[in-house]
Amino acid sequence: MARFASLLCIFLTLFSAVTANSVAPARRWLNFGYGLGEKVRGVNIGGWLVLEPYINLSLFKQFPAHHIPVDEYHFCRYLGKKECLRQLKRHWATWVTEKDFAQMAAAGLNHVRMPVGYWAFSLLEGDPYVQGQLPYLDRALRWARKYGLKVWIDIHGLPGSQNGFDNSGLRDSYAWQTDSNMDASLSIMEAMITRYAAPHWNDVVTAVQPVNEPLGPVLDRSKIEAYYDYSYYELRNVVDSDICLALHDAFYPQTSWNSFLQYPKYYHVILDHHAYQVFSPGEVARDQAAHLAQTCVEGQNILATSLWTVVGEWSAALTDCTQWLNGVGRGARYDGTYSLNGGSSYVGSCRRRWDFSSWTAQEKANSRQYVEAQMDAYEQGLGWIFWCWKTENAIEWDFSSLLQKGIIPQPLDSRKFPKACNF
Ligand SMILES: *C1O[C@H](CO)[C@@H](O)[C@H](O)[C@H]1NC(C)=O
Repeated sequence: MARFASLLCIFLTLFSAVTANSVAPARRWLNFGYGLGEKVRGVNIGGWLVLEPYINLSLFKQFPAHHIPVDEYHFCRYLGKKECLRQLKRHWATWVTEKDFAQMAAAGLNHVRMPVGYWAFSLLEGDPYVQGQLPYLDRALRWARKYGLKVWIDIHGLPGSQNGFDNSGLRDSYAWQTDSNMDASLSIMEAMITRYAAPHWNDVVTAVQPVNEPLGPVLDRSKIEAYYDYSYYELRNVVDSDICLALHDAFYPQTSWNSFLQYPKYYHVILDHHAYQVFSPGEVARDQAAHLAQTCVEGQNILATSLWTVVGEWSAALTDCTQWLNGVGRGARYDGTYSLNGGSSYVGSCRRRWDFSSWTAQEKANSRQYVEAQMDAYEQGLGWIFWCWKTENAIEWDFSSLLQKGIIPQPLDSRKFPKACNF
C-alpha cells in the first residue's frame, strides 16, 4: 500500500490515543506572544530560495524571448545543473544579506517568513533542480536571531505541485496528491520539521508550515486535512516541539476551519490566510472604496475565525500590472492583455504603474491608505506578513522600496488615513 494511505490508518489509531492523554499538555514557553496581544508584523523573502520570474526579472531575461523558463524547474532544466547551481549559488548568497535583517528590525518588523522548495530537502528522480539552499537558510536564521526576528519556515513547493503556480517551482502541474507524491511529501515535511523545529532553533523558528497554498478547489480536501493532521502529529509527538504549526486555508473560507485542530485538544495552530485583490477581472476593476471595503470584510472574516489567524501574504498591489506577475508570457488583467480563462477587459493603462515616480499624488495616497487599512484589518487577528521584502522592480510588491517611498508607515502603527474600517 502507498505509504501515505498506510500511514493514515496507523496515524488515525495512534493519534487519537496520543491526544486523548494530552488534553492539557505542558506548554513550553513560546518565543513570541502569539495570542497574547503581540502582533505579527513581518515580510516574506519571496523570490529567494524559490525563484519567481516577476521578483527577479533579469535572471529570466538571459534566455531568448521565445524560450524563457516559466519557473525554477524549467530555469534549471534549460541551464543544466552545473550552470544552474552556479547562478543560484550567487543568487542565494546575495539576494538577502545581514543588512536586510538589520533594516527589517529597524523598520519595526518582528517576523520573516522564508519559503523553500521541497527540492532543498530531497530530489525526485529526474528533477532538474539543484540543492545547496539550506546552509543559506541557516545563515539567514542566524541573522534573524541576531536582530530579534522570528521566522516561519514554509515549504512553498511540494512534489508534483500543490497549486500549479510558478511559485511552487513547477507551473501548470497539479499532481501533488498522487500516492507517490504524497509519500515523498510526508518524508520532506518530516525532514523540514525535524531540522527546523529542533530545540537549537526554538528561539528563532516559531512556526513551521508544511505546505503553501494547496489549491483546495482542484484537490481532495480530506487529503489536505490528513496531511495537516500528520504534520501536527510529527511536530508535537515525534519531534516533541511546542512551536506553531501554520496551515494555509487552502482557499476555503477561514470559518470552514472552525472545527479543525481546535484548542484545547490542539494548540499553537495558526491559520494562514492570503489576501490579494488583483487575481480576477472583478478585483482589478474595483475602485479605491471597493478595495477598502473588501479589506474590511477580510478583517471581519478574521474575527469570525476560531483558529489564530495570520495573513501570511498580502501586498500593496491595486493592479496586476507588474510584468510576469501572472506568469511568464501572460499579460495583465488591468490593461486587458491577460490571455487565460477568457481574457480580460481594459480597466486602465499599466504603463505608469511600473514606475513609481510617475504615480500621481492620488495614486500614492491610495496605495498608502490601502496598506494602512490592511494592517488594521489583519491585526484584528494575530497580524500580517507582507509579500515580499524586496524585488527587482515590482514596486507594489516590494516592502523595502515602499518603506523608502513613504507608502509603508513609520513607525508601523502611525496612520495618515485612520479608521478605514470600524476596527
Ligand atoms: C536579479 O538577477 C540578476 C541576474 O542574476 C542580478 O544581476 C540582479 O542584481 C538581480 N536583481 C536584484 C534587484 O537584485
